[in-house]
Amino acid sequence: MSLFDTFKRGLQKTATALSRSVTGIFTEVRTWDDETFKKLEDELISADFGVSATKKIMADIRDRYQRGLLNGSDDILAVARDDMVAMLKPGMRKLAQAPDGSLTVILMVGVNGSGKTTTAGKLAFLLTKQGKKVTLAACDTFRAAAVEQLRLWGERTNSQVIASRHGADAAAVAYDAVSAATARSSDYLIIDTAGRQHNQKALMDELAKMLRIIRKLKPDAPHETLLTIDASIGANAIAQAREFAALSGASALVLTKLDGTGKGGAAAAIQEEFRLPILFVGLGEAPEDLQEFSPEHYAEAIFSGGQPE
Ligand SMILES: Nc1nc2c(ncn2[C@@H]2O[C@H](COP(=O)(O)OP(=O)(O)OP(=O)(O)O)[C@@H](O)[C@H]2O)c(=O)[nH]1
Ligand SMILES: [Mg+2]
Repeated sequence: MSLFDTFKRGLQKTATALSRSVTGIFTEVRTWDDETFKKLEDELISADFGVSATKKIMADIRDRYQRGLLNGSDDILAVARDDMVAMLKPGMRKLAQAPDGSLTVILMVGVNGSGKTTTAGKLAFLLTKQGKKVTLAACDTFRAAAVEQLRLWGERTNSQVIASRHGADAAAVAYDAVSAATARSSDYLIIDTAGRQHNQKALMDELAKMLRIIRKLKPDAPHETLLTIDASIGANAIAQAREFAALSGASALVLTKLDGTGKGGAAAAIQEEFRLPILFVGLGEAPEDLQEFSPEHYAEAIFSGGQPE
């Protein structure tokens, strides 16, 4: 399956919903008035484009319509697609690397259930497929099943997993992991962390301690602090993630579960909200469903017309 096909399949629900409504609106009426535009605007909002992205796209569509440049729903989808790419592209960059080609340390952070552990595993899959050597660190010592979950990804990707017992000091595991990954000349160390603790303060203290200890061995680490955001969640959970981003010093985003609902339009809104680049997207549950984010593939997949039923 090509990279674009992965995006297309993952975003099928969103594409189908959008295409159906845009085609529906456009075939219902001959001339577009404020009410028609409002309907289209509502459709974009309900696909989670967010107010700001929706306004930009709508302004562009109105303008082109008035200039007589739009001849059908395909034209509207094309305008929206190009606007989406233009919004997302300036924020793009690649995964950071340790400057001297030494071990690159990636710290996974995010609210509970947002996809940290799964993304750590899938990222190990992506990187090992590129011939990189990966070590995984199981620093979620709070949740009993977390270590086992990461071990499975270790087996799947032939990556070493550094872990300790349930309830162990997460910072101590991180320290051991940096030592082990350096000793075996890994290219990447991916550190999974807890999304849950006794309370939020305990969680943030644990993260801060982990950073202090890691930097004793590697002063410039972590090179990337990836915040996972469940794209299928509502505004409340976004607020929670925003707080998390500030406290953890997140450097970039991973949008997970874009495949889950018909609300896959959230990328622009989330990028604008956090002012951080989206490096990867989760388009499904299989290992190969984590992909480097491509604004072009993303926008093309959302506005491609979806699947006829
Ligand atoms: N469909 C879909 N499911 C995903 C994706 N990413 C993660 N999931 C699922 O979301 C659930 C939670 O993922 P985890 O990786 O365990 O989340 P976490 O942030 O580590 O959770 P805690 O450790 O409890 O804080 C799992 O069932 C994953 O399979 C994705 O991109 N698409
Ligand atoms: Mg986890």
